Amino acid sequence: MKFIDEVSITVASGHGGPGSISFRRESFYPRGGPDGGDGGRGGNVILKTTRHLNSLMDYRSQKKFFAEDGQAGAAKNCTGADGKDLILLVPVGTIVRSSEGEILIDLADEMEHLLLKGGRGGKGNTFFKTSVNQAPEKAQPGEDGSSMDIILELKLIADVGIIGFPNAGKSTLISRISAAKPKIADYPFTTLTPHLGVVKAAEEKSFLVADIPGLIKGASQGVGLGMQFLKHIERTKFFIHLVDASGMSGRDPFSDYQDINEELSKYDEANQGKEGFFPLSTRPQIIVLNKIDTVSEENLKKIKNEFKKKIGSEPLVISAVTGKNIKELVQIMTKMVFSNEETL
Ligand SMILES: Nc1nc2c(ncn2[C@@H]2O[C@H](COP(=O)(O)OP(=O)(O)OP(=O)(O)O)[C@@H](O)[C@H]2O)c(=O)[nH]1
Ligand SMILES: [Mg+2]
Repeated sequence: MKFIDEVSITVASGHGGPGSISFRRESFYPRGGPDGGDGGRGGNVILKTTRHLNSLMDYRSQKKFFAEDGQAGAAKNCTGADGKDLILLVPVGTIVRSSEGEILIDLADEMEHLLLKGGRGGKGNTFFKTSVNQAPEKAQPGEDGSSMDIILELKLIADVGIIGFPNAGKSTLISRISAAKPKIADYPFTTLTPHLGVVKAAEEKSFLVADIPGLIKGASQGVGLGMQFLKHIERTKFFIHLVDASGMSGRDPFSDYQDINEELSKYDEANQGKEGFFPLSTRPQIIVLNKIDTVSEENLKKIKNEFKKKIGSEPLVISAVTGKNIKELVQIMTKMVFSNEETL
């Protein structure tokens, strides 16, 4: 399935139905008064978020969306039916922009937003009856609806983002700590689209983790899958920076760590000043060395020491396959997710 995170569409609310011009015609009321009902309201355009979607796929082929028009009023003071609202379902985290790029609303939670109101229905001639005009021959047309070009942009909402080189074990980790079942394989770029996992932490607390496709050196120049998916971890509190300690990639763990950070800085440079952008290079990181089941004690010590010497702290060491230290990692994550909230 293709992952779509930006689409341009046109939406329109419904026109109001016209009011009716009608007079009572019944045997015992030879000069019956006006009885033209009002027109119905045009349908609204409403955006509604759902956690069941995590892509804007549904908007890939259809580009124009209309709410229903209100129906005309009728005799016997019958009000026309209101037009059905157009309810557009979008994933939580969808940002709605005008066609000029200005943010109209950020649908960052489960919510509904009234984007365009339908036109009011016209008044029927009953409404225009006065003491001096008992038989008004006029009714209102319905009010027009309105239309708008918008851009829907998805930036997933998660508490934690997992970053790292392809094949570092990001998907293995998320599958260990949540119910997410991403594809895992021994080659780079197994994960081609971001996905979310819910981590059920202690005391019925849970939080969301995002796994995104791997980054490589030069991603900012479009190497590999480039940086197109980084926006999906923009709205996280912190990152798990997963580093492959196995040495099987032929690269060095510490330079992997540096390379990814460099790409984050370049991403920030490229997006600086963009409305709604939150820089990534300053986001707190938990540095985690993975695949320690494949590394000798001695080698692991060496790698840890290098981190200690160069950045002043030792990484946490885990094995996403054997489960070593996974519990501890989840505890640290939980603490960071919820302590942040308490200090807000
Ligand atoms: N020995 C060992 N292998 C691991 C560990 N974690 C992951 N792997 C293996 O590493 C390979 C890559 O794992 P993935 O989870 O697909 O890696 P990824 O980071 O999601 O990779 P991309 O989706 O390509 O970015 C798989 O063969 C995993 O079984 C670990 O702790 N120890
Ligand atoms: Mg993966």
